[in-house]
Amino acid sequence: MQVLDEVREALAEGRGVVALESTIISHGLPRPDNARLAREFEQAVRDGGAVPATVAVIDGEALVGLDDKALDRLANDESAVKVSVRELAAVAARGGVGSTTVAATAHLAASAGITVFATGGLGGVHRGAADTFDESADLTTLSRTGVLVVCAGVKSILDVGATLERLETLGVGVLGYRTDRFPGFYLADSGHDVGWRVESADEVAAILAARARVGTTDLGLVLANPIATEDELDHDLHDRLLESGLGAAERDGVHGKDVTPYLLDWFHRESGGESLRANVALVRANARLAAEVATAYAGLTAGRTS
Ligand code: PSU
Ligand code: MN
Repeated sequence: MQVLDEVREALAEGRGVVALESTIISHGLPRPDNARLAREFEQAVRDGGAVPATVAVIDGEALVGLDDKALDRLANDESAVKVSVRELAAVAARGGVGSTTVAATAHLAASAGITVFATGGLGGVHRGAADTFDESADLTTLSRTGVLVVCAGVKSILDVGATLERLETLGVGVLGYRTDRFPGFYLADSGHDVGWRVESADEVAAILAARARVGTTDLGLVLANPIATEDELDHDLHDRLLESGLGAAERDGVHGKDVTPYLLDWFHRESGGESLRANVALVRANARLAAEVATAYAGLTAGRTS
């Protein structure tokens, strides 16, 4: 694993660092805009006062923090594979190019000593999982990886209720940022409650710090940050796309790790760019909030050791 110099220095100096996933770059956002958007997400982290560390595998090397060249390669390489934790070793051995999911990013970030991580949406339990067993490894990875994932909840393409139940079973805490409702990615409210509402980045940092006192530093946490009301997808459009997308995926026999990218692409194409606009807005907001949390947490940690 290679940690970019800027990231290594920030960690050594106890400054805030935010990990960013890369599946969203290769499999979530259309080329050629994806490279520019990935840089915008990094800039949102900087605007929040922290150092960004986008995670990916390039030529078989797991990179925590991408320089310009690495980011361009990942964004432009159509052969980049979506890599979850179980695939990291295979891609590393073959010298391939891989974009990391939430699970793989969380794993590599934690290994590098990074606690705060931003993404768009968390993977979860797919509809019909009782028959297909299709549940994202994002969930089980968080049950053993001590990172905070800042996300806009999960997409309604998933079974949101089942996802929340599984997070409970797996010991993963869910915090709602200034909300009592679990967000639904394109929509601010998925229709489900969140148990723990937090009002500030400082409050989240205090929860991260308190993990050490109760021995839960190896468990993941989710900070659910709802999309801003003005950025939400139109509710009727959302419902139409959801129904047609799920139907199309079934007709095309899409399954396994291809389901999520297929549905993302369906939304982007069928909404004429509306869903993409919402997607970019929410990732930017999550990156910004993650930076504020990482900075507050770095301050607390420094305060304790000095
Ligand atoms: N949800 C989104 N956008 C995404 C993903 C999920 O709204 O880009 C990506 C993330 O990288 C997540 C992965 O970790 O899909 C989950 O895929 P799967 O369901 O195959 O585990
Ligand atoms: Mn799956």
